[in-house]
Formats: sequence, C-alpha cells, structure tokens
Amino acid sequence: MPGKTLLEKILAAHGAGPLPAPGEPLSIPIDQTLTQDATGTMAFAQFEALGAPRVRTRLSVSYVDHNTLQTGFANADDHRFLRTAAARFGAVYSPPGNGICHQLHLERFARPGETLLGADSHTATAGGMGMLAMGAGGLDVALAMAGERFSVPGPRLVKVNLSGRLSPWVAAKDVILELLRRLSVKGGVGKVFEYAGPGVAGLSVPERATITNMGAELGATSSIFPSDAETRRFLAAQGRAEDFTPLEADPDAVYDEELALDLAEIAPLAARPHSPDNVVPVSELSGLKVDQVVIGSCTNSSYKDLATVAKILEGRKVHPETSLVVAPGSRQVLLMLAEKGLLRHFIEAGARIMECACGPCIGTGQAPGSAGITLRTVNRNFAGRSGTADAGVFLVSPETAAAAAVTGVFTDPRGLGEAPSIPMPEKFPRHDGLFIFPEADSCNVEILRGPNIKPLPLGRPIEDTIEGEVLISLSDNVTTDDIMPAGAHILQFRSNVPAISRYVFSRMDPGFAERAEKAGGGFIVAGENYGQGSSREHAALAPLHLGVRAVMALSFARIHRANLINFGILPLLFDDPADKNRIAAGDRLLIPDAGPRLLLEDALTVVNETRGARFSVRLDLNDEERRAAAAGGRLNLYRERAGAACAAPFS
Ligand code: MIC
Ligand code: SF4
Repeated sequence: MPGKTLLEKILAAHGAGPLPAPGEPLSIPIDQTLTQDATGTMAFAQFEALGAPRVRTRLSVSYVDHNTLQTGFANADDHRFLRTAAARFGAVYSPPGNGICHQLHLERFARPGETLLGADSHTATAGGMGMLAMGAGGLDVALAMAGERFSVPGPRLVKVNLSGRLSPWVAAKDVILELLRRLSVKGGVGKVFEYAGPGVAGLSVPERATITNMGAELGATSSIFPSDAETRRFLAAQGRAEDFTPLEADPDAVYDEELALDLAEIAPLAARPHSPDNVVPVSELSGLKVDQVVIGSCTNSSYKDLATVAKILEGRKVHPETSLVVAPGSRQVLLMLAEKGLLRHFIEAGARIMECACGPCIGTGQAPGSAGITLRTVNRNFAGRSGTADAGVFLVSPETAAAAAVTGVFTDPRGLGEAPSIPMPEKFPRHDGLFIFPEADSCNVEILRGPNIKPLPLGRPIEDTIEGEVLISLSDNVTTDDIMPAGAHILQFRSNVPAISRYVFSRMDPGFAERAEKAGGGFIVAGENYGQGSSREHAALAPLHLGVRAVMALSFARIHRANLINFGILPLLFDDPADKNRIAAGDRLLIPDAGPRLLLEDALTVVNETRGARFSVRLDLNDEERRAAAAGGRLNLYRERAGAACAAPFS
C-alpha cells in the first residue's frame, strides 16, 4: 500500500476514503461552513427552506464583508436578515467591519485536518492551514449546514514541490502568479494541489494562504499545505494552540502529477489585464504610469502584507498622480498596525484607508478613472470588475503595489533598497467579542427581512421537449463576472433575483435580459471553462429566472457547473467541438424527449431547426446530479425526498 497524500489523510480521518477515479463522485463530510453576505442571504434562505431547525456542522460562520457600502436600505436589511438567521439557526455571525471572511476564518476558526465548505470560491484560503477547504454554491453550503455531505468530482492530485527561499522583495503572490503563468486559469480544473518540499517551512501561514487563495484562479478544487511547526506557531500566536494537529503527506504518497518550483528563482510578477494567467515579470512593465494602487482583499490583507507596505511607505509620500487605497483584512490587522505604530506610515504617506472588507476587489467603490491603470493585490482582474469598463487591472504583490504607489509608475521593488523584514508576531490581539455567538436556545428568534428580500426561486422539472433560441454564443473562459456582474449597484440585489436578473451579461450584451424574456428563455452556447471565477449562484439563478434551460459548452468550471445543476439548468457538453461553430445566436434549437432520456442516457440529440441540422451533446452527470437536474434542482430533490414535509417560507 503506498502512503497517503494530505487529501487522502483528511478524507480517511473523516471516513470518506478511498479516492474515487477522477470525475467519479467523492462525498465528503463537512465540519465547518462559511458564508458571506453576497451569497449568504440565498444560502440561509435555502437552509430555511430545507426545514432543518439548526445547523448540524461543528461550526458555521456567517460573515458580512462584501456589501458593506450602504447607499440605501437594501444591504443593511440583508445584514439584519443574516444576523437574525444566524442567531435562529445556530451560526456565528461576523458583522460588517470585522473583516474579510477568509482572513478572519484563518485567524479565528480554521483548523488543520478539518473540512470547510464555503459559499465563496476563495474558501480554499484556509488550505494554508492544512484544511480541506472548498468553495461551492450557496445551496451546497446550505445542505452542508443541514448535515449533508458535499459531493465533488473526484480530483486528480498534483504535488507542487517547493524548494529554496523567496528572495528579498519577492512574495507569496509571485509564487501563485508563477503557477498561473505556467498552468493557466484552466490548469487546475478538476485537481487538488498539495504543496510539499523543503520550501514550505520558509513560508508563514498567511503566505501559504495567499497561495491557496489563488488556487481558485487556477480553477482548482482545493489547495492544501501541510500543518507543521509554522502552523503551530501561528495558531499559538492566535491564542489557539489547542487547535493544532500536525499533518504531512507520506513520503511515498502517489500523485497524478508533480511539478517543481524553486522559490529562489521567482522574480516579482504581474498579471496583465484581463486574466490572472496573463503573467509577465514586473521588470517588463517598468515605467508604465499607474493611476491607482489598491492593497487588500482576501489574497493580500494580512498583518505581514500591510506591515510590509507600511515599512515601504515610511518616510515616503504617495505619488501625487496616484491614488493609494488600503483595505485591511480584519480588525486584528488594523489594530496591530495601530499598536505597532505602522498605521501612521499609511496616514502620513497619504493612503486612503478603507473599512476592513472586500471593498474595491468586488467593485464596491474606488473604481478607477476612465482607461485608468490600477495595480491591485487582489486575485481577479476580469474586465469591468473594478467598476470601470475600460480600466486595466494588474495583479501584483503588496511589495510591487507599494513601490508603484510611491513612484507613480510600475517599478520593480528590488530597486528600492533593502527589503523590509517583518517577523511573524508572537501574539496577535484576539477580539472574539466582535463575533456574535449563537445561544443554545434559539427557537424563538425572529428572522427579520426587508422589502428587497424576495422569495427564493425554484427550478422547474425538465420538460419532455426543451426548445428555444440560442440567446448568446460565447468564447472560452467566460467568467461568472461576465454572466452576473457585481459592483455596488448590482450587488444590492443579491437577495432579489427578479431585480438582479436584469443585469445578466449586461457588460457584454446589454440587451440580453430583454431578449431572453422576449424569446421565452432558451440556450447559452459557450467555449471552454464556462463559468470560471466565483461561486455566485446568481450566475445560475438569474439566467434561470430569464428562462434559460441549458448551457451548451466545451467545458465548465467546477462550481458553476454544480450551480447550474443545483437549479435545474442542464450543463451540456458538445460531443464534437466543431458543432459549437455550426450554431449561432438566434438559431432555434429543440431537444426532443429530453425529460424522459435525462434519467437514462448520457447522449442527447439537438435539432437545429434554423439550419436543418442535428448534433449530439453529452450530459456527463452522475446519478445524483441526473436526479437533481431532472427534478429542477437539488432543492426540489431534497424536498421531494423529505416528502415536502419541511417548511418552505421562501418558495
Ligand atoms: C468574488 O471574489 O468574485 C466573490 C464576490 O467573492 C465571489 C462570491 C460572490 O460572487 O458573492 C466568489 O469568489 O465566490
Ligand atoms: Fe472578497 Fe475579493 Fe476575496 Fe471575493 S476575492 S472574497 S470579493 S476580497
């Protein structure tokens, strides 16, 4: 018997091994869940519809960090709903201002060896602490809160052997940018990345978390670091020494793929607009004028990140033609900067200090000027996500961002002299009082809603014959930001699917919603990796509201594919990739006998009535997915199984 990988050890400890063949369902018991407000209102509404009286996980935390800009009542009402729902159902509530879910989870709750499912694609951040942490749609998280296992296609395992140490001015962000350069945004789809080798010991837990965070940009199912002496130190400094358990892959563990990365060879890197894998050395961009610098997000807002920036700013001023925006990841980070006298460097240099929240990362404020060049320590640079359609967003490390903030142009930080050295603190200030922990007896807690919180939409069972128009035909790597854009003016409708559906594809094709409604719904046609990016199930729910019944693509991103199935939209794969180019927007398609065949067969025939042609598509669904798709989604399936006995106040 060969030894076990980190993933296999975690699964075995949960009675969930052995690993199935790649693509076959892997069903995992979930210890912890996290939700954030932009996905959480739906997740809690779904949890309520499932009828479970209280969460059955060991820990569920409901964070508010995305929609903290309260330009009207909607977001504040969502916060109140989430606070009361957490109290009612036994979840911990983290109010707005506390910080970004992934940063806070790492500080307060992540535990080596446990499993975490989060309604946010960057949940794998906690893999930096030796957890099996995965992003999912809100319904999957609601089901996990109700005690159901999470099912994911069995992954291929990739071992990343790290050697050497990072050179001065080179950061963990550069490590993951290097992997994105090599592997692309599709390179991790269907895979779990495990980090190993002598280079691991030299990386602190927050640095590891930067790397696992952006595993999401590789499309990976999860990314995991071992739990070692460094993990123990971090947990002890957080006052959580008792949460430590060591975790290490066996030396003879078997992987599907291996790759080697010498940390000493990595140079400062930047991902150019508009994709995280469009990576070049910073030195190639030297001198390019920079209008804005944003430092923060769940990728790079730890104490070490911000203390490094503070040290770079010390005694310097932000360039007069550049705006520097800083959003600390948590109150703990902000407090430490204050206590260590580092906050003053931000203030004196002229930084604009924001709330501890996602903020500019998700386009809630601080949109750059027209055609602006903005350097951000965030993880995504999709076109338009910053709030400015023609802005150019570059993804960089905090070091590279700070260098540009003071010079006003792209600058290789290695030219700035001696690099700041920030030791990991021996003790972090702990403020558990800022979370609201649930009472044991919560039956009488009233859940408060506002007028913008609308009933939860349910999918409808697949009809015998599916027919409709091709509403849009797209190329490769379409993101969930393309499908369902974010930004403050749209995010406020996350609890109101009819209202948010007006914005489906609004950046790419402003007439889409109207056309879809006029056509009475129809099909979306797409290329490879459709739905890459976030976990937002609104990218399925809103098209569902507009009548979309199926997406035909060359391949799908994991979370979005699951979200489509969860709400009864069929994710269909072209049998012959060339067929994609034989259909065009406006064609009328018909899938005869779809309903009856869905449960039995893998192949469906599509008739293109406009062109008098036929082609075949594959479903590639496992049994559970097949039943969910036929029933119009997993919520319907669950309710059918529960004999529709559960209360469903939202449907
Ligand atoms: C993102 O970074 O795109 C988000 C906003 O955090 C999303 C979740 C959402 O859309 O609410 C994610 O990454 O899953
Ligand atoms: Fe928030 Fe940005 Fe992280 Fe998403 S990627 S959780 S919006 S900070």
